[in-house]
Amino acid sequence: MTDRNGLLISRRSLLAHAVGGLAFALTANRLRAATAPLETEPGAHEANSLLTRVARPLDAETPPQAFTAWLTPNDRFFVRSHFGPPAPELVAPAAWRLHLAGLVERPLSLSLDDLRRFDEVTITAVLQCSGNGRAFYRPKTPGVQWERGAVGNAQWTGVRLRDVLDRAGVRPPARHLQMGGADRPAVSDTPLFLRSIPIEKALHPDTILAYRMNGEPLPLLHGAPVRLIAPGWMADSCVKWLTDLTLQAEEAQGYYMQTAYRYPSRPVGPGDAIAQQDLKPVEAMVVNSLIAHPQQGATLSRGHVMIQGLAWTGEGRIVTVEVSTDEGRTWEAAKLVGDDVPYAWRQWQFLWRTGGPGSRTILSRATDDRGQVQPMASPWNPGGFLWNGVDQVQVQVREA
Ligand SMILES: Nc1nc2c(c(=O)[nH]1)N[C@H]1C(S)=C(S)[C@@H](COP(=O)(O)O)O[C@H]1N2
Ligand SMILES: [Mo]
Repeated sequence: MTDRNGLLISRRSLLAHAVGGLAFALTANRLRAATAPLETEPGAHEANSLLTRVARPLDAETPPQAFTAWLTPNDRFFVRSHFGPPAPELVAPAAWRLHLAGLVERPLSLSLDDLRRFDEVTITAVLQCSGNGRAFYRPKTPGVQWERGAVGNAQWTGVRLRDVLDRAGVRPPARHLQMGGADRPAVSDTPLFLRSIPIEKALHPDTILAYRMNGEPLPLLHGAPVRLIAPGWMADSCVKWLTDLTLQAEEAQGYYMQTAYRYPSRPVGPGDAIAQQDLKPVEAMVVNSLIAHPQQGATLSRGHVMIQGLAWTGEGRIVTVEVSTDEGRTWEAAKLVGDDVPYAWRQWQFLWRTGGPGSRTILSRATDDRGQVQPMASPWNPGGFLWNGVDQVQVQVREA
């Protein structure tokens, strides 16, 4: 599924029309290539499956045609894990326990029934891999070559992490919550997937321990029986198959917190040495959008076409989405439609008069309430994280 058609937009048109003055984002080798498969009948194939990027352990993304829905169905929701799910018996609801220890007054060991006795809350939130869009960075960066589908929007039901932490009693000098899951690497000297979030995010009333996804028990691939959902933050903080919470003064040690999922706090180029103190953990999502219809490679009859898509951001709200059908020379406001729910994505529509036959590029660009605007291409970084360049699809308009 990596049929490449080369660059959709020439370097010249990008240099001429890009906004924001991000000089480092405009070099030709960082432009996004067209990577989605060509299909004249969008949705005709792979309608019910995920697009596999890595087979074992499974890393698979949502096919673009699934993004016409506000909620991403569980069986079409992207899957990512470093080691694959734990053996089902390790996370069977009857056997599972959540241990809470470290800087607390009262260490806890909770069964799933114990957990369900806290107040139940449901939050609709986007979950996105920090590597979503990594395939569009030039030069390429190592890691799963995600295109546009390592993101989804689901209803997460569970209990507030804060309520559980309050029951245990957080003691000073706790500053971070370390999280561990039941999944284990195949080779025992590989580090565990240990992550931490700052105490402020752990105590935020919207951060939840989720046991349902879109109304169903959390599927095994998505972290059964319980995972963390830190709404507005990238998915690498949302630990699956959660078994251990530890309050501590420092960030989690080890590869997955101290080396992986870090992002430079100032612009860097390929090959630059970056000091450890200039690498910050990836936390909130950045403003982003996606064109869900028409699909890349679609053939359309000339006339009116309703362009549809999604836009999302981290802890803020989407305020505008604009569409360009002239390679970024001019932009017009799309209409935001559907529910405006914190942490969820916003649907948008734009009625396009196609004009005469030929090849066309549709671009979408979102802006959030903190003034973040999608760049034409995101600043290169060694992990290939936080891609949020304007989305684009190329279509053919035919006479009738
Ligand atoms: N225990 C555990 N949790 C994990 C991971 C993992 O490897 N192990 N991967 C993280 C990453 S990098 C992502 S993108 C999300 C993916 O969640 P999903 O498979 O439900 O889409 O899970 C996160 N939680
Ligand atoms: Mo991820």
